[in-house]
Amino acid sequence: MADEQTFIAIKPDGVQRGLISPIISRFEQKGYKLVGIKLTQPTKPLLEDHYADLTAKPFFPGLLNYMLSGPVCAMVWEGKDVVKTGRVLLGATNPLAAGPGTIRGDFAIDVGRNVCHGSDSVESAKKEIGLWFKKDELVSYTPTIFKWIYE
Ligand code: YYY
Ligand code: MG
Repeated sequence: MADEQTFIAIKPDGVQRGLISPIISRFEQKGYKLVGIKLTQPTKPLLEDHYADLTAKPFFPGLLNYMLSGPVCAMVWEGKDVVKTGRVLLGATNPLAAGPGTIRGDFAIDVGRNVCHGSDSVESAKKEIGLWFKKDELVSYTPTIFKWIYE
């Protein structure tokens, strides 16, 4: 579905390392449409909700501290199969296992500093977009180049 949406976040290390623009470029160059973006300092309750399925994991306290360590660039990207393809653009969770040409493969080494987040299903994308964005923070428009991207 061309109007599928996913939640992509540039984590605090990505923001600190000046990786906002190269990460945005990967999604723009692919042909996806940015419909929401903000720099935000996430709170503990928000992150506990966002990572609710991971609270029992041994790495959870470290993950929480990492995600609380600075502003995050929160985004919503839209386009055909963007949830699955967005994860492909990010690369494997462990950057050492992520292929070259992927964001984590090109820009990161440690799993606990893997620079970006992407929703893992359409269902979690809906949940995450609702957690991080208010409805009026998302825009609706048709890029004029779309006829050159979609057949
Ligand atoms: O969706 P994704 O971010 O690729 O991985 P998840 O399994 O959802 O884990 C979320 C987040 O937790 C991951 O991006 C880094 C961190 N993490 C970790 O620090 N150590 C692990 N062994 C696994 C995950
Ligand atoms: Mg995940």
